[in-house]
Amino acid sequence: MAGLVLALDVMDGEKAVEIAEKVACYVDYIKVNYPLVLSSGIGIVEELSTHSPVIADFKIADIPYTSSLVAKIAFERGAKAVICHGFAGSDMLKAVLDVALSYDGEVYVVTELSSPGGEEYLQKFSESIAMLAKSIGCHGLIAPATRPERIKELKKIAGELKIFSPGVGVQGGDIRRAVESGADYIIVGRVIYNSSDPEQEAYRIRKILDELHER
Ligand code: BMP
Repeated sequence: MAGLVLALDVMDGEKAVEIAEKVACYVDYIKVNYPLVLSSGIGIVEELSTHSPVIADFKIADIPYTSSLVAKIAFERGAKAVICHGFAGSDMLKAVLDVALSYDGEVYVVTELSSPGGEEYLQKFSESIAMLAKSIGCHGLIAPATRPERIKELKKIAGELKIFSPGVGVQGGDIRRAVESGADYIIVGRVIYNSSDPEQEAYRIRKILDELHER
């Protein structure tokens, strides 16, 4: 059954914790990105980890040494996984994976961004990036819900790697199409955290995922 990742891109730590508490029974992971960490500090990773496993979406894309330091900080604070950009290459992915494995953590790799700009450069290499992530032993791929046909292609390469798909809702992607195309998890941000009732919204999405599974 496909899972749900909440992209908690709010810029207020208290609000983040409040939402995390409310939706904990409907989400599989909380994804933390720069807006939240830069506004409330890295301690938020630890705090949110008490509600749901945290994916540290730091889109790591630096030289291997610097990248491994960033990954270490995330795992030290209790993250279960980090997200890297695949375009930084095999040496960086290996360095981050080494750190992740020493914490029993996971590494997910961006193939092509879900935004229109993802087609300009990244798409030309996204299948090679997926092959690289797989050959190195990473655990997941980020593939765009805004282009379900790309999820299908990347799924063919992914094998055991989990596919996480952002871009449903505000960016125009559709939950059902993403899951039917091969997404193992959908990543949802604004639709949930900007809702007047985030708990109800997370429940609604979870129900859609359950129904898709029962079909
Ligand atoms: P929203 O549902 O509000 O559009 O949020 C999507 C989340 O997924 C954001 O945190 C964004 O940074 C992330 N994301 C994305 O939208 N597209 C990608 O290709 C990769 C991402 O990590």
